[in-house]
Amino acid sequence: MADAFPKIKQIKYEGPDSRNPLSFKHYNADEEVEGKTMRDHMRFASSYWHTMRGQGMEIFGWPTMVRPWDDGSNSMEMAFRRIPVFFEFLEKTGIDYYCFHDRDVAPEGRNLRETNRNLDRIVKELKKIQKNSGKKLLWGTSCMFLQPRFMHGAATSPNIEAFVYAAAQVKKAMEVTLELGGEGYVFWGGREGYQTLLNTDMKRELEHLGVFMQMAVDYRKEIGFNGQLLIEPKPKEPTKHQYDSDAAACLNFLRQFKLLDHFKLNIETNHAQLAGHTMQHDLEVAIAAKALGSIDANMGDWQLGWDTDQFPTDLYITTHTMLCLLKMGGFTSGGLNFDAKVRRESYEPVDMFHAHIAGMDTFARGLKIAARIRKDGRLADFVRDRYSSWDSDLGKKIEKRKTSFAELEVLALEIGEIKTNRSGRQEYLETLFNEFI
Ligand code: XLS
Ligand code: NI
Ligand code: NI
Repeated sequence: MADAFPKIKQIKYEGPDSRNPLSFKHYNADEEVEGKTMRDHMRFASSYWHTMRGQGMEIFGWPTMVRPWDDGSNSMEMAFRRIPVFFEFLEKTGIDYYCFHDRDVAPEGRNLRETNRNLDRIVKELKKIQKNSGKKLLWGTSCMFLQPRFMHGAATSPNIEAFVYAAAQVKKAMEVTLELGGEGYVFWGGREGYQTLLNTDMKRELEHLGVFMQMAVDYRKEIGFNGQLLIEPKPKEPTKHQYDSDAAACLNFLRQFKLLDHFKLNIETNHAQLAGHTMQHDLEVAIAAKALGSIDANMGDWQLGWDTDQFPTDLYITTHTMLCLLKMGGFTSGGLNFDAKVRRESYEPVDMFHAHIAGMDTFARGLKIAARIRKDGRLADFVRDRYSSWDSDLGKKIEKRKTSFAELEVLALEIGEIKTNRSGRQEYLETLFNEFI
């Protein structure tokens, strides 16, 4: 184990009255909520790209986060040196899982062969340290958006050579994910979209994406990878429009290409917001299709139109998220991955701890609040009651598709003007919700 954070001890649960900023006030890993420990509800993960590779660089500014262990280079030596630092961090925060892109953990070589060799060497090291620490890989993915070769897309590039390269890259990334016992494999198509339709054959690009995903399904089977394949929706950034724009668009794509049985969705809070939805909306869409696989837990800034990837500190969002998860019966293979980064002004290593603690505590509160809302039952009762007219014989008949317009016309004439509408009580329900926050 490295000693990158010598002044920081194991973060412990100290309860809501503690004034120690480096403690959990609400996240108590072994405490049970609805018969399951918090640890098992949450399945928290830290993302290698933000936590280890994020340096606070943006268009207007150079890196602010000059880490004492990192010389900022993309060398193999640095790749090795970061690993124990990251695992020390996971150990001290009590986070059980992590996620990575192939290129976060190992640099590209002079050609694909060398790149794969680099990755293999690093994966060997990761496997060892996973074994010693008990930490696990939630999901792996491949980065097909940074390198200029993917400027026009990967699986949807007009250039067939980019498609070929992407296939080889995903093949390798799936292999190493299997090697590390990853519980899932994510596709986020950052460049699978367009900047202008003037130069784009959208139909053809989508068909190529369909073929690509089918090959991933086939390869998963071929190598005996039992992890869940996932698509992560996002509407825009870096491209103007991304094909996997939201949960509904992803589900439609999967249905169109007969892939629905093989994929689930990895829903990210900030992405749902960029799509003009709430997190709750995209979660409900995914759950209704039995396709919620995992969550990228973060939040955006409502005033900003891009992916700010902030740590989740909004209690309303985490409560809605946990309500959805509890309703679904919890994760099977997925988890809450902090696809989140500290602000570039929060440049000290200790801020990595503050940020993860904030996210974990906010989710722990969300879980407890959600459980209390469920136990109270008034909210669920209201919704159930709102649909009670459908619990009639007529309701059953319609839901079972055993009626027709003609039959309903007869009924409508009998009913006359409708006098049975009831209030939606939105303001009352919002106050009811607030009672628990
Ligand atoms: C970017 C995405 C990315 C995926 C993994 O916006 O959230 O980080 O989670 O490729
Ligand atoms: Ni993400
Ligand atoms: Ni994102």
